[in-house]
Amino acid sequence: MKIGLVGFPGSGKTTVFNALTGLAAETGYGATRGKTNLGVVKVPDPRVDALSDLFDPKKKTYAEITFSDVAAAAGGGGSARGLDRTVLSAMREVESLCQVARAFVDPSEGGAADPLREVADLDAEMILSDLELVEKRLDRLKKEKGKPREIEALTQLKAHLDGEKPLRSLEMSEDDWAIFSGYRFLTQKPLLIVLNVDEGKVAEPPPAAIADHAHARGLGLVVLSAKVEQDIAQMPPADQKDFIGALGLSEPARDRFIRAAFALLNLISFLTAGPDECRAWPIRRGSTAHRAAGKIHSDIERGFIRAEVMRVEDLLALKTEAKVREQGKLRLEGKEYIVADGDVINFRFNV
Ligand SMILES: Nc1nc2c(ncn2[C@@H]2O[C@H](COP(=O)(O)OP(=O)(O)O)[C@@H](O)[C@H]2O)c(=O)[nH]1
Ligand SMILES: [Mg+2]
Repeated sequence: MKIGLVGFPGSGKTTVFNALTGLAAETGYGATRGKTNLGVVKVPDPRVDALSDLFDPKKKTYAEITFSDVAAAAGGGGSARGLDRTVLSAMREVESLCQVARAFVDPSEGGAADPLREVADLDAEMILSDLELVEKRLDRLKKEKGKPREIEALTQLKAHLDGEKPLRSLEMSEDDWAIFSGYRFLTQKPLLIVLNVDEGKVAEPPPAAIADHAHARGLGLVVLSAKVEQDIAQMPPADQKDFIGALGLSEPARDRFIRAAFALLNLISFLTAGPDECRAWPIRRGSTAHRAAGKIHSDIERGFIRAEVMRVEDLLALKTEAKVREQGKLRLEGKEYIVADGDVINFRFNV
């Protein structure tokens, strides 16, 4: 599960990266040019905490997401608009994208911010890049006079992109999309916008123009101040709460942001709980119990007998699995059961 931080130089990508990971990668123009920062982030999950309070396990494990912060290659020019090839190909590698847009005042960038323009510019660049890919492939296939089905589908993609719309919003059959599974189109990837605002504006709602754009394009939107979040991440935990309260927030934006990113990836978590480990396991929404078993170990998938499923609320309220069972709230499910977020699962399997 990998999310790429993208955006124009000086928008605050590396600062966001530091806030998320608690690392201290170098910020500022050109500081990290050509270098990619990679960091693993734990997804905050109060259910794992509550289960751990109950079981006092040896180990407590959260779901994880990897963030990458890709800087433009050397010689790309300080605050030049436009994405170079390194950045574009790095963007194709990740599953989801998160654009940081500058909404804070930065004197060295001429002061005023225009986040809507940054968002629209990147949107246009990604559409253009996908269009280039489609046209190249289309030309080749037409010359070779092969694969009429692919030509037809590509023509559909081209018309959509020519209309300046992201592929995310194109309705096409699963079978047709399957033709393009190797293409890694940028405008097909889920995209989360981070509006990086001034310190004093973290508790304000986003401007309507940005909210409307995000809604129309099917994007996620989170408002935060990367600088504030970076400061919080570096503070002793005891001081964090007062500081966050003084800003008018109830939790660090970091937690909100990570949860939004997790949801954007269409992930849910099932849980396992016991004296050895309490753990959240990320899995795609709609996955079967059989698939979930394979997440833990291929042996459990292979020897799958059944899944014993409880709701986390029930286990937390009744305290023990025996009580949950007694109250008839422990279900036995087969391979095809669709796992729900917050299911606590115990797999029975043959070795
Ligand atoms: N005032 C303010 N400055 C910020 C904020 N986020 C980033 N910056 C500053 O903007 C500059 C560029 O940030 P950086 O994270 O390096 O941007 P990148 O080029 O997108 O990686 C740095 O000097 C940061 O300290 C913010 O929320 N508020
Ligand atoms: Mg940077």
